[in-house]
Amino acid sequence: MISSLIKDGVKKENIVLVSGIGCSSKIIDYINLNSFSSLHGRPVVSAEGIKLGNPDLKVIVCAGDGGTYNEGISHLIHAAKRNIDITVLIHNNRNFALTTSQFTAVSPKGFKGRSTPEGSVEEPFNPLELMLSSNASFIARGYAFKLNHLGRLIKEGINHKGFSFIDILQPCISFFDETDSYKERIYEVEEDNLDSKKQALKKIEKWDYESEKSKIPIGIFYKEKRSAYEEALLGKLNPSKRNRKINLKKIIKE
Ligand SMILES: Cc1ncc(C[n+]2csc(CCOP(=O)(O)OP(=O)(O)O)c2C)c(N)n1
Repeated sequence: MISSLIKDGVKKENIVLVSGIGCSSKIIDYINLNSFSSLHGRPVVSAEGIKLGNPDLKVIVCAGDGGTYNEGISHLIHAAKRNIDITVLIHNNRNFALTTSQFTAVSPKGFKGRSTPEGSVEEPFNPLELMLSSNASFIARGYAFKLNHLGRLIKEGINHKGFSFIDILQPCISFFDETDSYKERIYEVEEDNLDSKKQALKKIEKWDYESEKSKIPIGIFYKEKRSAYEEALLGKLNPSKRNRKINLKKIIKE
């Protein structure tokens, strides 16, 4: 997927991966690209800083559902609202896996993990619905075992001018292995009327992250053209190219 972006003319040095902390976030160690390892729950806001520092960059966040839908949820909402041109990939295994399994905002009610040995009493929320109401301009869901489909979603997300959000269902084989269940239930959604919020909501509501029986649509649910935050804020300015003539030694001495 990255090589296909490079083939299309994107410079490798202009792609940046930003991770949080978790199993998901190890990905930046496996891919030979510029990367930044941020704190748990903080990759979205770190990515926003990188994008504003150099708007020429393609900035891609790789993070877990725990870090992003729990600790970092406010950053996700505000990034979507302001439509900053970054891509957020959520490796959604529906638990805090690196810390050997606690329930997250998208674990089903009754989820048994270290923090809820008797089963969680909370119902999950639907992150796609949350993104729609937060005004995200690109909303999709992919599946880790449908690689060609997922590759297309990620590429479309990166090429989308504005905030792109892709929730990727990725079974956790140690603590929440939904592979067999997902295999039966996942289907590709019709990607029509993509600029209609009403239609998007209808499709998004087909699965609420709670039901273990209903079918699960994957694909692009919503896509809208809207001006991106960094364009509105910076115009043509690229802060990384400013000649700031900073004397670091003098500043440190002061
Ligand atoms: C502020 C903060 N809180 C908690 C932790 C401990 N911690 C490290 S990884 C992790 C779980 C990560 O879960 P998730 O974001 O879902 O990613 P996964 O490991 O499932 O890919 C937690 C709770 C931390 N490092 N920093």
